[in-house]
Amino acid sequence: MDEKIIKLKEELESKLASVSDLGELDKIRVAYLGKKGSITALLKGMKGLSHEEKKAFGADVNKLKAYAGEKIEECISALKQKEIEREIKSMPQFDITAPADIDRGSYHPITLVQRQCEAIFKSMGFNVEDYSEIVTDYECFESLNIPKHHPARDMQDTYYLENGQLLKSQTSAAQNAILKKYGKNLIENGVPIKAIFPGRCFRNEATDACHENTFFQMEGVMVDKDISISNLIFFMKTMLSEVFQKDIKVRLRPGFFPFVEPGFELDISCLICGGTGCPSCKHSGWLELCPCGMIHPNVLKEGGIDPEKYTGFAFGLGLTRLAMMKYGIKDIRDLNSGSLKVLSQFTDDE
Ligand code: FA5
Repeated sequence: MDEKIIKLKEELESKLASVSDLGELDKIRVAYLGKKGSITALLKGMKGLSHEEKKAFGADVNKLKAYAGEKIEECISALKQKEIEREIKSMPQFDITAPADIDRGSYHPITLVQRQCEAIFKSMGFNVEDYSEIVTDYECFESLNIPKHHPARDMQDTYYLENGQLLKSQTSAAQNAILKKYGKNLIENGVPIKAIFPGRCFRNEATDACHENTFFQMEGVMVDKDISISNLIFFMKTMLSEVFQKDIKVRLRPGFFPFVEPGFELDISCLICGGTGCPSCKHSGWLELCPCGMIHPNVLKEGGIDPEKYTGFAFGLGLTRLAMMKYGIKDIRDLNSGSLKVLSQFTDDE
């Protein structure tokens, strides 16, 4: 190999060995491989050589050119890598395996009981449905056998929008839609309607230890041939014993709701005071928890179901009150307080 080529190669290698930044490296690249660079100059200087010499010399210069290009690329990668490492070192160091130094969130007690109830009813073959918080007068009242100006409307004042819609005062507002949604499968295929639909309800009423203007209910319906009050009582008993995991005192008394006949109030003995009376149970020892009853024939008819052939039950569980009883929360207002001190005490105990 020509002396000049060997010398240029050694010179380039020593420069690349000591280069420390990308700017300097680019200058070296231009100095060797640029239009006026030393390797390009070698090729240009071949004019005076014989054909044979040109062939051998030219091949060696091209080898050097390829070698120089390769070495410069390697150097670029190495310098870029060093740059990244330098940047990483200059950044604050974190130990990603160290325990987080933050307060962990917790589920709201109502979410906990809601999930538990959903799991219980799902295991008994019920579908879980979600429904809008803004509904029409038809959904909330008329489809439920409560025509306009019916005195039963006085029991549930709510908040009205300018367009005539309202914030639902009861999860029963979804009953008509659920009957229509599942009714076809019942009539055509004999599949019973079994659905629960938890949701937030609103009422324009004064608050106290057991009343809020915003609270949660969970509605349930079952419709099939020959559904009776015994079925209703079985599902209510199963749900309560699963939720509380202990014997609790329950009473069933007649209750009036225009959308059920007969209708019942299902109360539980207050678990805050043990039934002796306290503000949480309005000093009665009992807490109204889950009104229920056999769906009124007019409501079935309005949902497209023949009341001569089918019967069903419905219930409206007070989820917020259930959370109070399950977790021993004396004042319902704590649940909407947003106070982490109160709410973070509850954990999923499943
Ligand atoms: C109803 O809302 C009926 N829709 C329930 C129903 C469904 C009856 C299906 C028959 C068949 P009531 O207004 O009683 O009923 O409310 C039901 C439950 O919601 C009450 O027992 C109570 O646990 C809870 N609840 C009602 N109002 C409030 C309130 N202001 N604050 C907290 N919980 C309430």
